[in-house]
Amino acid sequence: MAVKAPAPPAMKLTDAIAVDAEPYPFEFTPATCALLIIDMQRDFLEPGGFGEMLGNDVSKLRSTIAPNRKLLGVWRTHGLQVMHTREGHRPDLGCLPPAKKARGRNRTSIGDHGPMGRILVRGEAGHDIIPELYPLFGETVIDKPGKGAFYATDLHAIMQYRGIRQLIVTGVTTEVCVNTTVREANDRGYDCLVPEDCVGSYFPNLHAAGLEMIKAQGGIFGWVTHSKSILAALQ
Ligand code: C5J
Repeated sequence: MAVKAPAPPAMKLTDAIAVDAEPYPFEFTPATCALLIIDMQRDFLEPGGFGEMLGNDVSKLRSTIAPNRKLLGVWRTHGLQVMHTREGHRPDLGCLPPAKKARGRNRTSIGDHGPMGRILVRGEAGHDIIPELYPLFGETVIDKPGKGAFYATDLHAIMQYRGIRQLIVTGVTTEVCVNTTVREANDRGYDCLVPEDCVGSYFPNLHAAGLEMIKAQGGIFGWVTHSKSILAALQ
């Protein structure tokens, strides 16, 4: 009679685990590491929003959805902390710097009406997170007026109160909001790991450069990996 192998011991969330990464393995403690998903909003990933208004082909970002969904699903299964961000502005546009409104000299700009409501305005359809990655009740959603998730938000305070010391940062776009957030986090003393397949850009060369800048010089801003390495470490 075949003897069933004993089940492996369940992962202890307070034990550090290592993920294969560049420039060297990323060690993290699941209980104090949050998954931070940046700006996976309809305004960036669907036609008719802010991304398209800037002249971008929004379909270029959609390859990030499946790996984010997989990682998010596993992260949730382990009961780990999840946070989402949304870039956007108050309906009265009080938090929109005039320079940001004017940038690009486009015919339509932030706050104007588009097919998904007012562009990059909180509460509008385009500002919402795509259905595939929709936050669950209890997951933190940070509304940010800028590119970095720490600027003019309570993200740092929330991380302090919850004892979060490390971040897995995913989302869009690699060289803009992901990079800015990783740099802000780094300056505040947090370690960031970026899975390259879970971040995306309208521009492949800037995506590559964005990742390169994070991991260069011994990980000057953080670490880069592939989501399959994180999933393997979470087995
Ligand atoms: C941009 C972002 N690209 N979420 N925002 O304007 O990266």
